Amino acid sequence: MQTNSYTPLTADEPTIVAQATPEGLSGVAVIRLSGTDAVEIADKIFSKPLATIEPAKAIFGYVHAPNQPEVTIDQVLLLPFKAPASFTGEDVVEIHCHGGLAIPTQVLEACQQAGATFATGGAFTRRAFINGKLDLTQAESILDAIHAEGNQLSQFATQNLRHKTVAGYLTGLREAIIAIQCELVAAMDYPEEVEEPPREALQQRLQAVVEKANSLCETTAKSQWIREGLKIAILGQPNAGKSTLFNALLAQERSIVTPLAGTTRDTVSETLVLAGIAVKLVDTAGLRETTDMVEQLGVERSLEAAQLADCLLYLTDATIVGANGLLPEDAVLLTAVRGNQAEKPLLKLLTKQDVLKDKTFTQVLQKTDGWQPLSVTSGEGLGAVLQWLESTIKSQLHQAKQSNEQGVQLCLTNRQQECLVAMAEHLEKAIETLAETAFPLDLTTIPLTDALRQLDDLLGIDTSEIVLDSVFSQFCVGK
Ligand SMILES: Nc1nc2c(ncn2[C@@H]2O[C@H](COP(=O)(O)OP(=O)(O)OP(=O)(O)O)[C@@H](O)[C@H]2O)c(=O)[nH]1
Ligand SMILES: [Mg+2]
Repeated sequence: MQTNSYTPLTADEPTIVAQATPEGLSGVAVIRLSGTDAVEIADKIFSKPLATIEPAKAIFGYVHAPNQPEVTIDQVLLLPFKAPASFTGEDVVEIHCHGGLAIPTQVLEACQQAGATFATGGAFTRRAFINGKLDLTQAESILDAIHAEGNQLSQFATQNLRHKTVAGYLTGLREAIIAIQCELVAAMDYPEEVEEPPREALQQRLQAVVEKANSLCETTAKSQWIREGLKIAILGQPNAGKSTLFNALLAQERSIVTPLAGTTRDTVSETLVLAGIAVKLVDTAGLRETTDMVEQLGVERSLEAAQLADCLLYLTDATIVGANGLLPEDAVLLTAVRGNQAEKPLLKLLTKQDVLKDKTFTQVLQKTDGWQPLSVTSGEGLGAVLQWLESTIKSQLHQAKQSNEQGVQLCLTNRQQECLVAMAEHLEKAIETLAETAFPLDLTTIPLTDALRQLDDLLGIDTSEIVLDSVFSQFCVGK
């Protein structure tokens, strides 16, 4: 079904070719041909005639240089698809050859010599969009699914790919605006037959659309971490064991660890996947008053990382906790770290438990209510830290899903959000215009047309080439 107002591509378009799998060592590589001449081109380089092939059925054979059957390049499986039942909506031939660098390059060259044009980034998905196989939000979901580091984002992307959740929801808003536009135009064009719709009712209906768009943007902002990764900052005074914990969670020696206080001077971040979510773990410089300019800048960055983080791990060295409990510095630092975000999840850890004798440690724990013991050296308490992180991530995800409009906001990209914000602004202008009773009703149609233009850009309905270029340029060659 055609989901946009583009005319499907014609036979004049060149047949394109690219490697669909990443370059490098691999057992198998897939070379994809798409376009009217896909089968004809494949026929020139394949050992068996392809005139009577059955779609979606793999054929075993050999690829050779064009019209030189004696120059064998590789043993392959060839998988043909007949338009429109293919990813791009055109005739497609996939050549599954051996991986590595040499063989795929030779197969690509053979395809080019036989008449194919090398594809640019995103060319296949762009053709799928133009031919109505995907709407623009589904094309962007493919990009999300490819780039997703955590399986949660890829699940939302795949959900949109399958059920068109984004387009379905936004088409409802579009229809609401079009209905109002139609009523206005009818009243203007046939003043004798059609009564002017009451302005107040129109304002209310437009306001309802604005509120839906705003709430979608708000919830998208709240769940932005699913796209960007949940940020977890590790904070505390110098020498508390922050970098040691950072390295242990990553299972690699990423940060430098020494017995000297003030070893980490800058923030260091790495990504890992926890509970299906991409997590950006940030190691920070130890927090303390200092006259050293470099260290001061590091401390500023630590506090900034605390502000930007979605949750915090605060560490204190159990071996220097005083007889009366925590050091006063920690209370001050904890307040600085939390800022005005008291609801931000925080885990307080007493580190180096292994250094203290059991009895002393129990005494320390008694005086430090709400702190969890940890020794990275012995491994004690590390499992509990991971458990806390996983349950915190799950509860954040649960909250995001609860404020979810049918899964829609969880999939919105920055581009889609910008279109939605611009649409809401135009609708607000329309509401203001309606409020001015001295203005004729037809003035309202101008901002309504602008609002619809934004939604069309979002959904890829009759979208400008500039918008399409900016979306598809993010894809790699072969996709
Ligand atoms: N015994 C023991 N030593 C630890 C533990 N965790 C860290 N250490 C030691 O404590 C010292 C400081 O550790 P770091 O991880 O560098 O501390 P940090 O908080 O990153 O320090 P700065 O980067 O200076 O702020 C190192 O000598 C670590 O080996 C632990 O669980 N037990
Ligand atoms: Mg450190």
